[in-house]
Amino acid sequence: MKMTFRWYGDDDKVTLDNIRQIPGVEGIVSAIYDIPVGEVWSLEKIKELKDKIENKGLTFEVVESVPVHEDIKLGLPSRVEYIENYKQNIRNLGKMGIKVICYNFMPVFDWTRSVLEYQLSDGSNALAYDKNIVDKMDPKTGELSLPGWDTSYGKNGLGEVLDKYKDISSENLWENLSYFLREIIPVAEEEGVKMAIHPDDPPWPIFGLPRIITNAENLERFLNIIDSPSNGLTLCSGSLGVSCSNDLPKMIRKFGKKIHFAHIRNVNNYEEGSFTEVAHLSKCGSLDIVEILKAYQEVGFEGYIRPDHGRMIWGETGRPGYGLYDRALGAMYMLGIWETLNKVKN
Ligand code: DNO
Repeated sequence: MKMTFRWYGDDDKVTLDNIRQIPGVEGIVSAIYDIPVGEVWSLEKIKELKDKIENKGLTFEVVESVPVHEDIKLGLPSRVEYIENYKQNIRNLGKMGIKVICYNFMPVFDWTRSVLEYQLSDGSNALAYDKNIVDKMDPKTGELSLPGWDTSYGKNGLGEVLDKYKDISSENLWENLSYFLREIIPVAEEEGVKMAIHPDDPPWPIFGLPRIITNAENLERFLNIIDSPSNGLTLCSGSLGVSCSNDLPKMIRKFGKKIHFAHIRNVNNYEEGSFTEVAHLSKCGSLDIVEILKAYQEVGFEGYIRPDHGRMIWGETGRPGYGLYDRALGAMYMLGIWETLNKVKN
């Protein structure tokens, strides 16, 4: 496996100099953040980012994410143009040495939480999701806006986008996803790029919007749409792991080589539907991280992996989930487990 670390570009408080000092981190996961969703990322822009990263001795082979325009998810006629742009992005990224592109197909909202600074018992804070709070929220009021969301539709546009989803069932979403895959996967194949869909976070419908990348059955359905080495998964332990019926080690063994990118984090699940994020260490949460990594080792995982969200510890403040310290601890923990598993195996 290749250990990577997410970096949000020059605006990120965490610097490439910080990241290169975390032992074992080889590569950066990043994206172009200042081009509106649906438009083409130029070769120049990608090259500029790549050079910046490589000048620090790190690799840039994974993009997270190339966002999918809502018109594609909605299956509107205008999707034709947005899909052409998406294909061009795949071509441009492929030419610049990108091997894996992470994306998701969640309507309107990316990862969702009710609290960004939930105080844990050790004084650190982390992202949390209280089902009772989220169920009562009305996203149209604008009371909730999370850093992972694309809000390019503007505050007034949100109602409009949500209205367009009124008639979109989960089956419609599957159809629109299939259409999208049939268009883009052949291009990814030509470029030698692996597309890796990210599961829905949390993996259940929110605000009345369908969510379909949620469990083993649906991941299998997704992979069966097109059987291609370029059609695969980002397996995110924290996203899928908040649903107690999702058995992560089993999924890893099942999907094996179709997993191109692994996101690892731990969560503490309360009653089904509410959770807090916690440190990566198994005993801090509901997921057994050693078992998860053991499953990756068993399937001969050679893809990219990254610590996912971390807590804010040691007084750090910054982008929720994406501070330096706790993610660095997570990376070291995983590398320690991996090294041990390899030694024991040999
Ligand atoms: C959360 C992330 C997600 C992820 C996208 C992938 O921190 O894991 O925002 O990047 O859903 O498209």
